[in-house]
Amino acid sequence: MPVARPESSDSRVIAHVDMDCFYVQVEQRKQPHLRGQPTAVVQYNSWQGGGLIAVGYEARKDGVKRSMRGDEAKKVCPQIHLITVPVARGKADLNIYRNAGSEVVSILSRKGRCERASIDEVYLDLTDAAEKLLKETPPESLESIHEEVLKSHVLGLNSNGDDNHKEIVKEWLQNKNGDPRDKLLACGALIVTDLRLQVLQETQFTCSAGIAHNKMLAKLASGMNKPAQQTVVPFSSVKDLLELLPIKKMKQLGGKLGSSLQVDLGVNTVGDLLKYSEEKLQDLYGVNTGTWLWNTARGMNGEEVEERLLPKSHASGKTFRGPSALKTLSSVENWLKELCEELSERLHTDLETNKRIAHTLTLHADAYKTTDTDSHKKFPSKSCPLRYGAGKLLEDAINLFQGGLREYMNPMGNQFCGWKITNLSVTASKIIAIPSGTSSITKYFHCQDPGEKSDLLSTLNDSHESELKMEFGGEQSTITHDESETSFDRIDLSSGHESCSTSNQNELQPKLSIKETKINHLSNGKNIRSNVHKRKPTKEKGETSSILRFLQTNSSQLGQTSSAMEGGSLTKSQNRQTTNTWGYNLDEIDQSVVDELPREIQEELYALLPRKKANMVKRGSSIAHYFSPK
Ligand code: TTP
Repeated sequence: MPVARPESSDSRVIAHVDMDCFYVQVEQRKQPHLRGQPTAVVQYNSWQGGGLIAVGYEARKDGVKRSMRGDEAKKVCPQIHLITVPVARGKADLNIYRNAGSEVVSILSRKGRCERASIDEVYLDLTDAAEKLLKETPPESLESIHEEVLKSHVLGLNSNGDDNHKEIVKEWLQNKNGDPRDKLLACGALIVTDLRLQVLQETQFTCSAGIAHNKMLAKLASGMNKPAQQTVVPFSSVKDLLELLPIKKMKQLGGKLGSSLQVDLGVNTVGDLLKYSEEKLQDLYGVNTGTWLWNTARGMNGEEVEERLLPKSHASGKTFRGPSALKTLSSVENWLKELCEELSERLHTDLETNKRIAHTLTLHADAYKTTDTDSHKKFPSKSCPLRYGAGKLLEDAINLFQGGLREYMNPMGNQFCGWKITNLSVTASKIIAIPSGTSSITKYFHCQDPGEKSDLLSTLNDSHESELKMEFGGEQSTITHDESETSFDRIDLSSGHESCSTSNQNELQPKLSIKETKINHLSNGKNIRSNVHKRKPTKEKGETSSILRFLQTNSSQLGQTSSAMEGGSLTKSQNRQTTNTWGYNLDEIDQSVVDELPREIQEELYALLPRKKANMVKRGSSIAHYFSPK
């Protein structure tokens, strides 16, 4: 569900950097003779030449598309080089691409806050760097400007294809009397060019970028001029940009919500949304989504760039097409073994290299029934607390699969036959950095709360993996599979979450009936809108949002909140406003109420909820040994 956030400032400088035909570039670096040649990367185990997952720009010129199979691509472009993705454990091994992505991230993160959004794309918050540049060496003071900057596309300048393009861009960059917000973007353009050149020099990869005042616009712009180019979105061009933009092209509107807007409201472009009031959109889609749509129509998006250089989850999966579909429990178990071993290796590398621990294991599967017509029923995704070690992962994954299968086949159905699995994956998520300097979890918590044990701590200590400080980024990673066989870690930027119980891994669920939030005062659309021109104070370094602090700082609202929450079954416990304690009964938290909370708070709650369920899982498999006191 999209979450509306106040636009913290319309003079932020945000860049979205997206690598060009990434896997192809990685392969071309390995085999330099392929540079300049039409090239595509295909998935192994080819049927009709394998499925294309990345297509180089030379091949695209000849009409090759990602939707094609290798054989078809060869017909369209006989000279094409088809490179097969590396294979390990009978499935695609994406490590070289992941590592190449990390190389790029380490360069791009030099100039500002950097959020790794997928295997080949990042967001950067360059506001501070741009402000500094503007103060110290504004563009108008520069004697010469790098050719690459002058090749930028600046929306609204109408200079594309013009012989004087570079002159026009130079004028815009150096316009002394320009809108101050544009001047910051001009500085952003200089910085991003510099970063892109560093990436090229140090990795040999080209990338494209969008530079705008928020993430949504930057992302939209980065794909507008590819490859190896950058596009700037000045404030004044936003209305025109969105007016004719097909609604489905907008991030988070590609799925059901976008379809509902088209079908139910006849909204075909983002501009069409402008005629709906915020209240109307809230009536139709709920408070949050309604406000988000209202903001989106105006190019407003307060989402922050999160400091995150590492992936948000690890997934290992495989697709089984046609005759290779799995139809016995033993074949599923064999594949789960491969997937869990791969996942386990990646988890250990992450633990050793980055000191991070994953908390949730999720099993996703796609299936169909061979006998029955109930074919639309989805195989339910299942999650549980994650235990380290390939054997334990496998044991849990098998249990999750069996639980999902029981539900899928109906409890009374035959679970041993009559089904086929076409896709299987295991995902480790809720990855949290071990607080630095923590040698003992218990010690850590004692340091946190030397006094009485809070409800929260009791709850945590009851669980076998209770002892970590919850701090992690917000998005859920999901796996996108090509129609053929591979696994692909892809960040789904919708702000979903995984739960400990059944969760169909669906995208947006438009709320067509009005669903009044139970805590309107926390996420009121009008408050969000009225904040538009205010710059959010920068967070102090090291400061983290905390559910505890949130509840404390909102203690004055507690009466109001708790009464508002009663309907949602949140109960106020004893008055502990003077200590760091949990004010609500964790067992009674209502999901719909959580959905309406600010994201930082949701994140902490989601980190806590699985731990609650951890009680149901066998003990004795604690990850605590990773924290053994020195
Ligand atoms: P994309 O960024 O979607 O595409 P791209 O980098 O190949 O090309 P473009 O220049 O148009 O951005 O995906 C990044 C990589 O992810 C891509 O090179 C291959 C891989 N990938 C898959 O494995 N499966 C998929 O379904 C998609 C879309 C991408």
